[in-house]
Formats: sequence, structure tokens, C-alpha cells
Amino acid sequence: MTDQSRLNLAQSEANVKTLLEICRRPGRILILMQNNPDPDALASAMALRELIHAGLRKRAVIGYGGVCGRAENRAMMNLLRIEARFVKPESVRDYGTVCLVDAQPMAGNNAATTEDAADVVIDHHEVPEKASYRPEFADIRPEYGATSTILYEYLLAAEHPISNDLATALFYGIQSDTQELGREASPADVVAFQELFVKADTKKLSRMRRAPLPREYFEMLHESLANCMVADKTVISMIRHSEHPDIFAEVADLMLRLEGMRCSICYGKCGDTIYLSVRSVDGRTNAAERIVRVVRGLGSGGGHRTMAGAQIPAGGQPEQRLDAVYKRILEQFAPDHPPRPLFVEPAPI
Ligand SMILES: [Mn+2]
Repeated sequence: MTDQSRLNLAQSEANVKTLLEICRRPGRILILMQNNPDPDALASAMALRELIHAGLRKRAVIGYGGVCGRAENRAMMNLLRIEARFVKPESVRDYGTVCLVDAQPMAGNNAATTEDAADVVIDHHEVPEKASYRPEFADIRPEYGATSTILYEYLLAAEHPISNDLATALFYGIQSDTQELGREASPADVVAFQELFVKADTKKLSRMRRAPLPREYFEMLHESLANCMVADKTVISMIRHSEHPDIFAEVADLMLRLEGMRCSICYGKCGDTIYLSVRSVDGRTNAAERIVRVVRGLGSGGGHRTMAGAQIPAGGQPEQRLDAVYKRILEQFAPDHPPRPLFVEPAPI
């Protein structure tokens, strides 16, 4: 038995009412996710779309900036039939109502780039440092491990029937954002995770998590390992150029498992942007605070104490930018510790 008192159902019920009132207005509805949406964003968007349809008989469009490139996420969209389309920042306000999920306006990681770009915001990240947005409705719970948990509460509060596909999506969203409840998970996440698992399609889950990976994926992995540096208990990986920005978070996650490490950072260029992703074994590193200092004056960043990210425009001289980023990473994450390569090149025969 799970303990539903750990969920904030009364608050969620009031929130569902408010956000449906906002969406009731005439005009099309956009549910916007971050650029390169992850499973938590996709699941949250899917749930919100169902809630809006059930409550108002209106079909919302799900949109994202960037690309949805990661094989696992594409498999999720295919298997659970989540239709989403690319949206440019300048097209966001073509929609009458904009609901941003798993991100916040002006956070730098989504197409809501202006103060008034979103009417509804549902998220579990800290409020970005530079943000001055004022949506009509915001439900931001930094203590939660996943936005999917907030949407799960909404569905329960609205007494909306949860299909196997929707349960699968939300379960996967919580599972991947919290690394099986091992990271940044609140009591509400635990309850949602347990209740959703019973309804989730485990075959589809397995197919999503083990989706076939293109050759380029391993090529990038190879590069990140070849460039890997260790400074004290921090491991730093770099991928000079990637087609898929989600690889940086994935490599940061992977390298955090290197024995003896407390913190892992992966960075590199994708398109015109330099991405940074940080993971740490516990909150003492305060990944979000440090990454904000790394990109200060260059770009934007944020997140949680154990996982954070940032973006910087690559500018006209991306190589110099990458070098500058590396120096700042060392300053913030491993001052006074000379970095050394993780692998030494074999000597020529
Ligand atoms: Mn999330």
C-alpha cells in the first residue's frame, strides 16, 4: 500500500481548475517542452494534453525547440504515440495559450525566451537566476524529482483515467529524472513511482530504455572518453561537436560512476551552442550554483544540487570558447588540482 497523504492532491485539484480556466480561452493551445525534450517533459506534456482534452474538449499541440534526437526518447514518442512538433521562439506566441512543462521561461533551455512567453508553467527546477517572467499560473516544486509526479497528482485530482501508455510515460519520466528514485526524489515521487509501475507496460518500457543506438552515438562516446580529464574527485569529459545535445548529460551520468569521483561534467558544442552538464554524487558539490558561476557573463544555467546544466552561445570562435569553458570548469570544480588525462595515449611502436 502506498501512502497518498504524501501527495498534494488538494493543491493539485485547485491547480487543475485554474489552469483549465486559462486554457478555456479561445485560441489554440501549445504545450511547450524544453529544447531536446527528455522523458519527464514528454510524459508531462502527454498528461497535460489529456487533461485539457478531457476538461475542455480542446486538442493542444505539443511542441519543443531544438531536436528530439536521443534514441530512447524517439522510441518513447513512437511507442506511446506522443506527437510533438518543432516550434521556433518567434512562433510561440502564435498560440492563444502557452503551457510550459518541465522548464521555465527565460531559463535558456526552451523556446519561451521572453517574459510573457508562457501563460502556464509547471516545473520542478529552481527558478532561473535571470528570470523575471510572470505567468498567469505557475506550479513550481523544486523539491520534486520530476514534473511527471506533479502531473500524476493532477490526473488523480481530476479523477482522470490513466491508460497503460500514460502510466508508462509518467513512470519512465520519474524513473529517468530521479535515476530510479536515487536522485532528488521526494516522498511524492516515491508514491507516484510505485502506483504508476503497476499500470505501466513493462515491455514498452524495456523497448524504450534499450532502443537501438546509432553508430554516431558510440563515436561520440569514444571521443568523450579519449578527451576525459580527472582533477581531484572531478571528471571532465568533452565532445567537440555533437549532433545531439542530450549526449552531454548522458556522458556526465556515465562518468559519475567512475570510482572515486564526486562530480562529473561533460561539455561540448552542438549547433551554435556550447552545452554543459553536471552531475554529482550528493548535494555538497551544489552543481547548480557552480555551473551558474562557470557560465556567468557567457550564458545561462541552473538545475539542482546534484544535477545541473548550462548553455552558452558558441560565438564566432567556438574553439576559444571551449577552452575558456574548460578553464572556468577547473576553477569552479577543482581549484588547485592539476588535471590529468584519464587514459594515456599508447606510445608509438
Ligand atoms: Mn524534469
